Amino acid sequence: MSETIFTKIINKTIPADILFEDDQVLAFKDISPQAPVHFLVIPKKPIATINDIQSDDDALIGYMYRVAANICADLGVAQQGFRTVMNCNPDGGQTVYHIHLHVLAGKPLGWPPY
Ligand code: DGP
Repeated sequence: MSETIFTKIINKTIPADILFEDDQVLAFKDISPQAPVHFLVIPKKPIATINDIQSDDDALIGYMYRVAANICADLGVAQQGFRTVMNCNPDGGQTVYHIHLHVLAGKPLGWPPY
């Protein structure tokens, strides 16, 4: 997999507003927020798309959701609610080919999302 901008954020060669980091994941604010709260949770392991997730990654993917919920709790938006989205490939709106969980909150979010 070729390197993406998110590898540079993981390696700290470009800056990001980091909310959480450990050996498995990084969470940082989206550069183009679509809601009052909009951050991304990414695995440090580079996985290009949802289609590339292997069975070995199942725990990691679950952990990404738990990190998302923990950050929402810390930010005080967990009870009111939030949305998680992981886009896949062009029709899914994916632009960065390193999987990332969008987490949006801070206002009532419309549905459907188009
Ligand atoms: P997607 O379209 O699902 O692939 O979302 C990619 C998101 O990544 C998009 O909401 C903007 C965000 N993004 C792209 N480049 C950067 C960056 O350099 N820094 C940060 N913080 N976010 C970025």
